[in-house]
Amino acid sequence: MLLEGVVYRGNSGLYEIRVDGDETPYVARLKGTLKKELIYSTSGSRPLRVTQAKKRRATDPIAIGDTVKFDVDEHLIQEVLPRRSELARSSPQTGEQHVLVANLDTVFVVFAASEPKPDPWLLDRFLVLVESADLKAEIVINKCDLLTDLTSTYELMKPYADAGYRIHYISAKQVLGIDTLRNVLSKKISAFAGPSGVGKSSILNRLKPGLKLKTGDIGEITFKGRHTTTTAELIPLDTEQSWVADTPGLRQVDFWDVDADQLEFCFPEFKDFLDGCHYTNCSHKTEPGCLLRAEVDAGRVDSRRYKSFLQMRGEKEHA
Ligand SMILES: Nc1nc2c(ncn2[C@@H]2O[C@H](COP(=O)(O)OP(=O)(O)OP(=O)(O)O)[C@@H](O)[C@H]2O)c(=O)[nH]1
Ligand SMILES: [Mg+2]
Ligand SMILES: [Zn+2]
Repeated sequence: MLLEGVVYRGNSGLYEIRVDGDETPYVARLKGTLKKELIYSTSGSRPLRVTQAKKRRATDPIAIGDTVKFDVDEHLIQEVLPRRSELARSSPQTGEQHVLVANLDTVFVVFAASEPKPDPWLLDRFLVLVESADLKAEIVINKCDLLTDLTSTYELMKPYADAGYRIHYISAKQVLGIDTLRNVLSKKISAFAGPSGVGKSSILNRLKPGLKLKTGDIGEITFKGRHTTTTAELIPLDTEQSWVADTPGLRQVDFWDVDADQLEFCFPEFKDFLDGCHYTNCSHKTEPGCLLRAEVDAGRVDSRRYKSFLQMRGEKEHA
C-alpha cells in the first residue's frame, strides 16, 4: 500500500514520515534506484536563481519537509514529490549542496528586543538569506518583556515594516503574542532562524506545550563555544498540517550562495526602483542617474539598509 506523507526527521538513510490525520509515524528507507534518479534530475520546479547557482551534487536526496510516497509494507520511499521551495547551503569545504529544509513556506527571523541587543546589520543578512531562497520572511521580536518602553525598538524596525515585512512583537517568557504566531503558522512549514540566545527554542516550547526543547542562556553558550540546538527536524504543531523546523544551520549567515548581482533583489523595498536607473547594469553606487540612490537621498529608501546592501555586495565581490 502506498501512502503520502511528510518527512520530518532523517538519520543515515532512515526517514521518519508523518501521514496527515494519522497519529502513528512511519519509518522508511529510500528505494536504491530513486537515490540515483534524484541526484541527477534537473527539477523544473526550482526557482531560476537556485538552479543557476547550484549545479552541484546534493549530499542527501531527501530533506526534512519533503513530501514522499512510500510503501507501508516494504518501508520503502518510492517517490519524492516536486518541491515548492528549498532552503539550501553548500559546504564551505567541499562545495556540496545540502538542503536544510524542503517546502518551507515562511521563515520567521527571530531577534530579541534586548539580551542580545538587536543588530540590524545582522538582521539584514538573515533576511537576504531568506529572500535569496525565494521564501517568505516574517520578523519576530522576542523578549519584549525586558523593555518597559518599546519606542526605540519600533523605530529600529520601521524600515522593515516599510519594506513590507510583517513584524511580531512577542514574549516567550510572558506568553505574549504566542497565539497569534500559532495562527500564522497554521497549514504551513515554517522555520525559525536567528542568532543564538534570542529565544527560538523557547518560542517553540510555548507554541507546543510539552515539547521541552533545550534552552540555554547566552553566557553558557558562549562559554561552551557551541549552540544549544544541534539537531534538525520538523516538529508537528497540534494545529492541522503545521510544522516548524528548529535547524541549527539557519544560524550561519556567512556561507550562503547569494551572487553579488542578485543581492539587490533581496531587498524588497528596492524592487520598484531597480529598473529606473540610467544604466541598465547600474551598480547603484556612483553612477549618474541612479534612481535607487535618488530614492535613498530623498529619504524614501532607508539609507542604513542601502549601506547594508553595498557592504554585503562588496564582500561578495571580493570573496
Ligand atoms: N526575558 C526573556 N527571556 C527569554 C525569552 N525567551 C527566551 N528567553 C531566554 O533566553 C535564553 C535563550 O533562549 P533559547 O530559547 O535557548 O534561545 P535560542 O534562540 O533557541 O538559542 P540557540 O538554540 O542557541 O540558537 C534562555 O535563557 C531563555 O530563558 C523572553 O521572552 N523573555
Ligand atoms: Mg535553540
Ligand atoms: Zn542604480
